[in-house]
Amino acid sequence: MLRLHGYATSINVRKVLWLCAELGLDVELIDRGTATNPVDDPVFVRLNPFGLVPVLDDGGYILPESNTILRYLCRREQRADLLPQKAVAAANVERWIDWQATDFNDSWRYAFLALVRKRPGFDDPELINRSIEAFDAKAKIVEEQLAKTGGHIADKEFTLADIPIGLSLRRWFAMAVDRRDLPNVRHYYERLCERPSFLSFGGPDAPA
Ligand SMILES: N[C@@H](CCC(=O)N[C@@H](CS)C(=O)NCC(=O)O)C(=O)O
Repeated sequence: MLRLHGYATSINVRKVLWLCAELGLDVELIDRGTATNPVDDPVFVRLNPFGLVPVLDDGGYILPESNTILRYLCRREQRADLLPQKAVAAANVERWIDWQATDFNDSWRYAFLALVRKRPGFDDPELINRSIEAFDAKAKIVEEQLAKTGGHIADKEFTLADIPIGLSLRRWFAMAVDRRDLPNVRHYYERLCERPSFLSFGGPDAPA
């Protein structure tokens, strides 16, 4: 069985848990990144020098980096419907996966840590507002892309890219801020919530 080092409220861990559910793969969550089992434990750092979760253990093959794990599992399971093999079709999916990990995540980080996690030190009103504005601008890009595909983020049909983007949007909706209505984003999130696997890891009752 696959083993995943991490904790269930981490967005990057939930990416992998959601994909495993989509693929029908059993996965055991090994507690890491919590007060009991912190990531700076030397035993864990030997496993992953980056000192971050998630880390996948596939029968002794150790793999960190959530988005790399997503691609690995799709290829392992030969799910070209989620991650196509041909260069252009694959790139159309992967560009959204990479954009989420870099630009999209960067935009919401400060406001999310301040307003949802209430992390000490994240209390500068100007930085919170700037982060909300940046998140808003990025969500607008998602809104426009959804108008083009008429379905999901990379294509009309569900692909691997919907996993990171869907979980970021869970964060977007979890933030109790005055935001403009983006109907394509709203309908997209509702459509994702029709998937039982998403509901567990990114629905309104899931961790933000
Ligand atoms: N690029 C990494 C980022 C992983 C990351 O930032 N993980 C966070 C949890 S979401 C973490 O391990 N933080 C340290 C901690 O929780 O103690 C990935 O995508 O896997």
